Order: sequence, then structure tokens, then C-alpha cells
Amino acid sequence: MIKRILILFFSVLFSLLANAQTAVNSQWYNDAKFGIFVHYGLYAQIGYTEWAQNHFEIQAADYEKLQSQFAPSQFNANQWVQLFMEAGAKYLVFTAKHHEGFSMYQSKYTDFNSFKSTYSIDFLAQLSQACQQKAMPFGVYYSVMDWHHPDYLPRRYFDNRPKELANTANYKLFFKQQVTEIIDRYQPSLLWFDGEWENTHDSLESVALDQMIRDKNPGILINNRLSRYVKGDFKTPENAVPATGLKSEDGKPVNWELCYTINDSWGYDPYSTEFKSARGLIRLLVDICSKGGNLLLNVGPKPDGSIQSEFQERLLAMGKWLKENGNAIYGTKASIFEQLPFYGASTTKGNTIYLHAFLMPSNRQLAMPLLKNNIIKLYHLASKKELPYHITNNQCIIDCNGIKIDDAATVIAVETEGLPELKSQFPLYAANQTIDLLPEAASFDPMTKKENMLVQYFDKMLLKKWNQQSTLNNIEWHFSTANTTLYDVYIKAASANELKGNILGNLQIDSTRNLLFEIPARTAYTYTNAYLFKPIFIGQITINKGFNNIKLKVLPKAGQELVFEKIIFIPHKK
Ligand code: FHN
Repeated sequence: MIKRILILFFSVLFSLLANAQTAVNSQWYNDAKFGIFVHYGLYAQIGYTEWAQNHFEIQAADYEKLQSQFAPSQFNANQWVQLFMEAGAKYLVFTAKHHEGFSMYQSKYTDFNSFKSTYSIDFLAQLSQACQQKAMPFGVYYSVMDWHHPDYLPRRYFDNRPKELANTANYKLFFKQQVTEIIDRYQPSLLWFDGEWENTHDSLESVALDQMIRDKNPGILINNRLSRYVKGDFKTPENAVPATGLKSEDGKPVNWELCYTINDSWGYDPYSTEFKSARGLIRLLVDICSKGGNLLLNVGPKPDGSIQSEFQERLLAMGKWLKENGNAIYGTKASIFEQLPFYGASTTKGNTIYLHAFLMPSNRQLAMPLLKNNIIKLYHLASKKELPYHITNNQCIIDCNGIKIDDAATVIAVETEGLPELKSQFPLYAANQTIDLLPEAASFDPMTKKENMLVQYFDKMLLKKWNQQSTLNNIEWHFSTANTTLYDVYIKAASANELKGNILGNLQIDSTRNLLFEIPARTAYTYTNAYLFKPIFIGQITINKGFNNIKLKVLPKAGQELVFEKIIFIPHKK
């Protein structure tokens, strides 16, 4: 009995220690917020993404020929790492082996590796060393799926090698050997597995492998893609920010990292020429941080190992912004606000709240929901200039006159007495006040990503493309009123397409009362500027004292599309 109690005691203790270990290990990762992902392999030579072998249905034997042509003449590990540092990134994840099966290092277990090609480069050796010199944590990507190894199953549909000869046990051993040599030799801080989805029956014994890795290096972080049987230390959504961050089943925030491409491809693709803007990438990083995650931004180097100028320009622009505003990113936690009255986001670090205004309101008065705390200091982060503020309508209104507005995000720091706590999420309006309901201050139904629908148009935000194809069902505002008041209600909106008929809509007040309205069709002959529309009167409504919920819904028919600027409630004058 005593023996059993002791065993139980020690196993609980070990598991507590293991969990505590993960929490300590992940500190650098949680604080880093921004890493660079590099997808580089033989596929860069084809220039049709890292899936080129699959796309062009190339047999493994033919694909092997790319090894002798691989000529990374411009590769320079120190220059890469220098660029990533200048971008403000805090860690690097490099593809040691992608689905093509080519090892980008000197592996003992296969000759299909970069050291055995003309340039004899061990990318892992050079990059891990360059990172070490700059104290930048180094991470290794490793694909479970392998289109080259003769013993990996299942094969690609076009692969003509006889399956019967494959012995999965050999691949399992190879996989384990390579992972072991990578850990032993290059000591990565992080392992980023991928391509795990085919091994549904876990022929690769991932649980044991995960344990083996952690026994070897208890400090290592492992993503959630080794297999479905292993949870991993962080989740890895791809190319789309989860609307409210990610939580565990018991509702606690979990570590997560969005991997994201600058154009539309991970591996080099000269045909993928739609590049996200630097401004968009900065805002993406802010948005991710405001939801408690990290950004792993991808770069796909050219076949010669250089990094194309479009990527460099964007990375350097991010670095420039981070140099001034990095305090509002590194080491921060998610926003304490559910919703902000302006277009932007917020992050928190200790006693400081950072407000990131993507768009500064044209009157330069930035509103923050009311806090319980006293404010000790409130300043523009980039210039350290203190800013005047006052409390009104249950909001803290910050006067942002006299500071330089940043096109990507202007950051205001609010230092509070004690840890910041929210007092009131929603504004409170007096009887004689006009209420502007802006799309950036609305909650969108969970089906729709707000940032996909909002477009900055000079000094305002517009909600665009509300049509039959959009998932948007409604948008909602919440606020309180100090008195019961009768309002004249206007909408500023227009039909984006010509000759498609009037667009029907409904403004619902507290789920019970409806103001139905029509946005007149735009005719080809009256075309002026669709975005400089006049307010359309839609009726009168009494708003009761207290908390209110206003829901806007439009019902576009085929071909119709709405552009929306705002709803205005003006107290009725007798
Ligand atoms: O198939 C891969 C893809 O090529 C790329 O490596 C991404 C990065 O997360 N992962 C897989 C798709 O999820």
C-alpha cells in the first residue's frame, strides 16, 4: 500500500514538474511574439511552391536530379539572420526537411542532403551558429510526410514505385534517427513538425518519439503537429487569425502561433506576386498579440539562397515600426477589452495598456473603454510625449493632437495604478448627445472576420462587400444611455453596384423593435462617388435609459452590394 502511495506521489510530482518546466520553457517563446519561418529546399529551383513535386507529379527518381543542380551561391546565414533581426523577429524556424524529403543538413542517414550537393552546405549548422551568435532561438521544421524515402507510406497517388517493397519500420527508424541527430547536433530550441495528417494509425509511434525528444532536451518546445496523439506546446493555425485567440477545453488561454505567408506561397514562387503590405503585416502582428498569440512570418528564398526584395522591404518596414513600438509587442499579453471604439487593437504588459490605433479618428480624439484604475501616465509611445485626456461617456478620451500619426498603427501607452482592470466596456451617452455607430466599433457575427470586411477610406472605415456571398449576417453595437430619448435615425450607406435595385435592411433595437429601410439603387446616370454618400433618414426611435443593443442587418439580393459608413442617432428636436 505504502509503495503504491509513493508511486502515486512521485508520478504526480513528476507531472507537476513537467508542466512547470513547460511553463518556464515557453517564457522566451511567449515574450518573443514574432518569428521568421523559412521554407527552403530543392523545390525553390522549380519555382512553383514547395508542393511542386506533387503538382507536376514528378517521380522520386527524377526529382533527385534537382540535388546536383542545387546552387545556393548567394546563401549567407549571417546575412539572413541579420535581416531577420532588423525585422524585429525574435526567433527563426527553418525547414530541415520538407515533404520532398530532401535534408538541408549533413545527415548520416541519407545522401539526399544539401551537404552532398555541389555546394556542400549544412544549412542547419550555419543557421544555428548564426542564430547562436545573435542569441536568437533557433527552431527546426521537420516534415513527417516524406515523398522521397522508399519506406514512407502512404505514397503520393502518382508515385510508381511498388508499394509492396516499402517497410514502414525502416522509415520509423529513419525519422527517429534524423530527429535525434538534429537535436544532438544543432540543439534547436523548438521543433516544428508538419505533414502529420496521413499517419492516422500512428505507425510512427509519435508518443514515444515525443517522450524521447523531451528526455533528451527537457527545455525544447514542440508544436502540435507531430501527430494527433501528442498535444504539443503550442497550436499552429495557418494564414488566418482565430477570431478570439485560442483556448483550451477548460477555457484557459493556450500558446498559439499563426504561420503566415507574405505572398501566397511558402516556398519560392515567382508567379505569386500578390504581396501583403507592410502596413497590413504590422497590423496583423498587433492583432495576433492582442489575442495572445505569436506570428511566424514566412520567407521562401530564391533558388540561389538570396531573399527577394519584396520580402526584404516588408521585413525592414516591420523592423522600423518595431524599433519605435516594440515595447507594445514583445512580452505583452492579450487585450483586456472585448471591443474597442476605434479601428485598432490593444495589448497589455504589467501595469501598461497599449492602444494601437490603426486609424486615428479625424478629430484625433481616441476613446478607450473606462478602467477601474487611476491613470499614472498616458503617452505616445514613439515620441514619449504625454497626452491630455478626460473621462466622459464612460470612456477615457485621449487627445492625440500634436503627435505623428503612424500609417500602420499609432501606439498610445496607458500606465495604470495596479494591474489594469476594465470598469465598463461600453460608452454611456447623455440625453442631448448624438450617437455615431461606426463599423469598427461593432461586434461582427462569429462567422465573419471583421478585418476582411473593413476598408480604410481616407479618414474613415467602410464596411464593404456586404453581398449575398459574404458570410456576414449582422453587426451589433452595445451602449448605455443616461436618459430615455427620442432620436432621429440616419444611415450613411450606398449601393456599390449599379442598376441592381434598392437594398433592403433592418435596424433592430433591443431585439424587439425594427426600423426597416431601403438603400436606393445607384443608377448608371447618377454615378458620382459611391463613398461620399448623404445620410438617409430611416425613422425615429425612442431609446430607453440603460443598456441598449442595436443590430444592423441587410438583405442583399443577387448582384446587390452594400457599402456602409455609419448609423447616426440624433436627439429629436421638437
Ligand atoms: O503542406 C505544408 C505546407 O507546404 C507548408 O509547409 C505549411 C506551413 O505551415 N504546412 C503544410 C500545410 O499545412
